[in-house]
Amino acid sequence: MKLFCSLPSPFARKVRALAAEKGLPLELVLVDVLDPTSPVAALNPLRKVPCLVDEHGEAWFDSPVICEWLDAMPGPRLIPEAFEARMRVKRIEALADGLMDAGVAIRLESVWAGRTAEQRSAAWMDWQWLKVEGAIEELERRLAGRAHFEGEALTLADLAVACGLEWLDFRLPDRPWRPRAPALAAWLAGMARRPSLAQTAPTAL
Ligand SMILES: N[C@@H](CCC(=O)N[C@@H](CS)C(=O)NCC(=O)O)C(=O)O
Repeated sequence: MKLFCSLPSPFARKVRALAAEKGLPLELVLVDVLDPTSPVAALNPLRKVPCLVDEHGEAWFDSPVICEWLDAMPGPRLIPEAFEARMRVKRIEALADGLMDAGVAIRLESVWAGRTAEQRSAAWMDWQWLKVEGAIEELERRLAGRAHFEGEALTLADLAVACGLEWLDFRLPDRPWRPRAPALAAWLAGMARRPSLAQTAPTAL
């Protein structure tokens, strides 16, 4: 299985961490999604990573779909099978993905080569940051001092949140989130030591 991805992408990291937890090998194909000639364009009309290409050559996106696809393969389940537990995990994943979407919007607003310095909007970035802050406050409240977001064992919810928060540290270090979520910060310090996360820590292109 080939995963088209970039090393900084928090969405791709979520997929890579889930695969690592399950012991599934993934062949990484590193791409620059902002390059109009990227091979991803032929696989995913949205031109986004991650994109998984299976052994039959079929392309799968986006990251929640890829995670479900991989979780159905052998190895420990990271998404519970029981309906309500499953929905609870997916809701936390959606919160983490929304945090990443808003963070990536801030990042692109500040670096995308298609905009001039005058066209970049600080107001737009602040609007996106409100979403990040809202997600962080909700995650702090939902974790409530526990070791895992849902149930007693590691799930995709934990991996998704860890990938989102560490991406904020990596790409938006001038927008600190820890003062608003001390319990989440302490939880992340422990979670980030898991091999699946330590091995996939974000690096530049
Ligand atoms: N909903 C998508 C979001 C993926 C996404 O936004 N990926 C970014 C990289 S972190 C991307 O490919 N951006 C390229 C673009 O927006 O043109 C998922 O969960 O996979």
